[in-house]
Parts: sequence; structure tokens; C-alpha cells
Amino acid sequence: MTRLKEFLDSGVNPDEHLDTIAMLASLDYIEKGSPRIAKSIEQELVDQRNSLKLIASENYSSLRVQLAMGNWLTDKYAEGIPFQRYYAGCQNVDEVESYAQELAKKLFNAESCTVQPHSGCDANLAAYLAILAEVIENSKVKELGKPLMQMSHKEYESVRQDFTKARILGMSLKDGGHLTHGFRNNFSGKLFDAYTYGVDPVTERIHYDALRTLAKEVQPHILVAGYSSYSRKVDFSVMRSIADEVGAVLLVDMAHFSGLVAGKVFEEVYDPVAYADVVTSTTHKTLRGPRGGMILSKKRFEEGLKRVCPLAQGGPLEHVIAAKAVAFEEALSKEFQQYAHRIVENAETLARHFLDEGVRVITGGTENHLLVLDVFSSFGLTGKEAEERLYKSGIIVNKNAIPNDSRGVVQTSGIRLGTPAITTLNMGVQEMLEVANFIVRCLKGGDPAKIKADVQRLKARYPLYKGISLGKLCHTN
Ligand code: DSN
Repeated sequence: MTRLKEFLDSGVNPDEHLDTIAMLASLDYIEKGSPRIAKSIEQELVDQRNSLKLIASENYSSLRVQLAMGNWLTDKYAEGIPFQRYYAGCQNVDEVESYAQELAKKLFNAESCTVQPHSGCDANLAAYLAILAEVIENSKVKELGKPLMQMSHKEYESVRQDFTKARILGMSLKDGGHLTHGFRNNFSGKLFDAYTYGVDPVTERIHYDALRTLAKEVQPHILVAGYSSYSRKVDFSVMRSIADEVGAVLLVDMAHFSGLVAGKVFEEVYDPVAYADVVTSTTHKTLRGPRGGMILSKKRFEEGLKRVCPLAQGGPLEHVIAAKAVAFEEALSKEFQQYAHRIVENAETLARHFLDEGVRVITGGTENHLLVLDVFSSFGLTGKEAEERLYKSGIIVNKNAIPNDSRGVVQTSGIRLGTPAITTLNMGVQEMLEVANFIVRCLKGGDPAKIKADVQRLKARYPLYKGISLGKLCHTN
């Protein structure tokens, strides 16, 4: 019997379960032609159900978001921007993309927006190139009195050489920044003369005066704020003043915390959109949309950002943009604001439980959705060992360097934990005590099989996509 038939035969009211029906029908259909792929899709749900997802950058998107991606919008090429395309027949994707842009502008109170980046990494690449085009290329265009395409090879080469001298100052990977903020094995460390700032060795927080001094020395063209494993709020008014003092463009990468901005947890000086020239983001993570990217900007950079294609990408993925629009609609709701506040409440509670157990929490706690534990000083384990041990107990985390980590990025001394996904499941502060206990028991050498059984008991109380609980998908191993 197919999954769908089994579900419908169970006597449910189809009108109340359209999402489940759509998902089960698609699995049944995929299985007919591509059984290996259907098996992996199904197994992923089983595995996600049976484990505790504490990866700070992951979440569970709604089935509406997922379904908006799975259709024929994927077949349409749409280079250009809405209503100004290089291909005919874009009337429907124009509608989708312009609506997504409007929603994003409303959600973040932004002047301009592009939802075309395929990922956060692509958003940063496109944003850097658009900024360089504005601050380096345009002045040369004015000086020579002719557009790029009319420059001689020699003239254009002098523009390109100026690009390679551009300086960037971003948070170092080892202190919580991202690969795209100047890491040498990333385009950002190759395209730019890249400098990095870290955290204060004692407080493990950004030291704004030290950053200001460094910025004055480096004179960056772009100051990058934002992080992927830093657990404190960033004061963007201070970042703005530092950028202004050195004449830099301020770019904030809010990929990790855009859901906290949308959900009005980060307001006033903690809202990057109010202060930055350009703000990049992913649309998954705390924002809980499809995997993808976007860029918000002040009017000055609007023209440059209309050129994500051809600057950094080919045609936009309009099926993913449709799902971004659905996610933005969801994020505009009151429920989403409550969700965003609960993410942080849960992370703070989790951090407090670890501190009560004598575990060293980097910076002494958290003000956002993530926390980093020093597992080497607390349990004598490297981050890699801790990650593997937790995995055997059904707890999914990632190893993470801590400030001044002597064990490098492969072994590391820390792990990073995040609460966006478990908060989506509706776990609250009560459950954070259980989660902290599982982790401490496991890292102290507790029996993985027993902990895994306890994890699954907790997960059973907070089912994932609970409509899909009938038929073949009901595995519990
Ligand atoms: N992979 C994301 C994270 O885990 O933070 C960022 O690239």
C-alpha cells in the first residue's frame, strides 16, 4: 500500500492535512521512479526525528516552505531583475520575486533588497563585488569618462588591479567570524587584502576600542560585522561609528541572527539594518526559510546589487525565491516574534544549566541563539571527540574552535550548540534542563545507548512534522 493510501484510509479529514498528503504523495511518486532517492529522503526524516538537532545554523522549515520549492518554477531562467529580464516569459517569476523583495523590505525595514543569492556565501561574494564596483570602479569610470565596456584593455586592467588592493576587516574565523569574512582559503581571503579582528582574551567579547584602533591602522574599504559562533549581541551603532571614522563601508552578515532581527529580539543598536550600508543573510537558520541568501542595502548600493547576476551568479533560483516569500510571510507573524524570543530564552537557560554544572561556557553565557562550550577544560575531550560521542547518543552538534584554541580547527577544544530547531519543536525552558543533562552525562562518559533512549523519549514528546506520523514513515529505531 502506498504511504498516501495508508494515510487516507486511516480516516483523517483530508482538508486538514493537505501538507501531509502533498508530502506523502510526492514521496510515493518519487519512489516509483527513483527509489534510492526516496529512501534517503525518508531516512533523513527518520534520523532527524530520532535525534536532537542542536546545530546552531539549522532549523526545521515549514512544509509550506518546502512545497513551494518543489515545482516547475525551477524550470524558468530569469537573468536580470523583476520586469527587466534577459529572457521572455518571466511574468510569473517576476511576480514571485518582486513580492519576495517587498516582503523582505517590510520584514527588515530595509530600503533595498535582492533575494537572488543562492546562499549566504554567494550573498557575501555579490555584496563585496557590488561594494567594490561602487567605491572603486565607479570613481575610475568617472575619472576616465567612459563605461567599463568602452575602456581599453589597459584601462580596465588598472581598474581590476585596484580591486585586488582593496582591504577588508572582518572577525576572524577562530574567534567566531565566518569563512567569507577574510579566511585565506576562501574567496574573501584571496580577493582582498584581508585583516581580521578577534575577541578580548579575558572577556572573550569584541573589544570595540581595540577594533577601532585596528581599523585606523588597516583603513579597510569594508568593515565586516557578524559572526557564526559568537554568543553576544553586537552594537552596530559602534560598528557604524568605527566605519565612519575610517571611511569604510559597513557590511553586516546577519546570516545567523536574521530571525532574531525579524522577530524583534534584536532592536535599536542591535538591529544591523538601521546602521549598515549593506546587510547580507541566509534565509534558513533562525529565519527558518529555505536554504538560500539575500542582501538588504541602503539606496546607494541598490544599483550594484541589482547585478548579483552577472557579478557573482547566473540565473536566480525562482523556486527557492518562492519559498523565501512563504518564509517571509511566516516571519511577519506575531507567532514568529514569540518564537524568536523563545529561541534566546532557551539558549540562555541552556547556558545557565551548563554553568551550574561547572561547564565553561565561552563569554560566560549567551545573548542570542547559540553557545560555545569549552569541552577540553570541562571534560578533557577535544571538540571532535565530544561531537562524536554526542552523535552516538543521538545529539547532533558541531565541534568549534574557542578563542585562542591551541588544538586547531580539526580537533578544536569546543562545541557549538544552538536552540533554533528545538525551539521550533516547541521545547521550552523546562526541556533545556533535560537537554543539558543529556550532554553533561554523555561528555562525562555516560552510556550512549541509555542516553540515546532518553533523547528519543524527549523527542517523542515533540514530534517533527507530526502529520507525517502514519504509513511507512513511522520508524522509531
Ligand atoms: N555553515 C554555517 C554555520 O554552521 O554557521 C555557516 O556557513
